[in-house]
Amino acid sequence: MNISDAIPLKIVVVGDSKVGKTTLIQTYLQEIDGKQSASNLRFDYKIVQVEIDQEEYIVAIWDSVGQGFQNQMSHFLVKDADAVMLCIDLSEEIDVHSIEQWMDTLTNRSSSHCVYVLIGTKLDLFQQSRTQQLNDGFSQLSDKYSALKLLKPVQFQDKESIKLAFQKAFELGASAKAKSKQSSTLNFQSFVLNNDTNVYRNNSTKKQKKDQCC
Ligand SMILES: Nc1nc2c(ncn2[C@@H]2O[C@H](COP(=O)(O)OP(=O)(O)O)[C@@H](O)[C@H]2O)c(=O)[nH]1
Ligand SMILES: [Mg+2]
Repeated sequence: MNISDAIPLKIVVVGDSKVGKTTLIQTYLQEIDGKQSASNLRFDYKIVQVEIDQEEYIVAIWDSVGQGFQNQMSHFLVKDADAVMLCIDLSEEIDVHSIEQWMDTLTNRSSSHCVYVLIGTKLDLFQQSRTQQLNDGFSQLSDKYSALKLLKPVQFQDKESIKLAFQKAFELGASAKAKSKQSSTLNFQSFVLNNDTNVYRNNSTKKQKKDQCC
């Protein structure tokens, strides 16, 4: 693929500290490129090449650090994001109010076309007795935020689910971006050309499993 023909896409992963953001991204990157070991991954963002609906995309996946919805880095990062993945820790009680604070903060700071995906992490530590609480919470949030999509929860050992979650976020972001007239302000192409080793190749992001997400 000629990189100069690829469409840039920006995905930002946010959520409370220790919710599993970095693990989520690292697991995805390992899944699409087995040669990359987790210990080498020190990054704020990584670039992947993906194909969505027969179009090539250069996707920048940004990891955020800092405490909670008030952290400045998340605010800065989401400004020109096409999709934001908001992670919540399923090993803990679901705090709908905290998610609302995240959403209110994010929607105030991001571009109008940005989509938000809520993804539960640490599914392996989820207590089934909280299922009703989780469903009620998610239903309340979907009613309130039309731009919020719910993804299937994941846990770090289920790499396929994590890959599908990222694919879904990419597809939603790409679709939202295509619908908007707005173009990304970041020049990913020059980054890619100067940092070839940071480019991950994902050949398997076609739509074959699209229906399994959300
Ligand atoms: N049991 C379990 N632990 C997880 C999972 N995902 C992340 N963790 C652990 O949660 C801790 C925080 O993860 P990290 O990715 O650093 O969180 P971040 O601060 O949001 O980037 C680490 O000890 C991870 O190993 C998961 O799916 N299941
Ligand atoms: Mg982290």
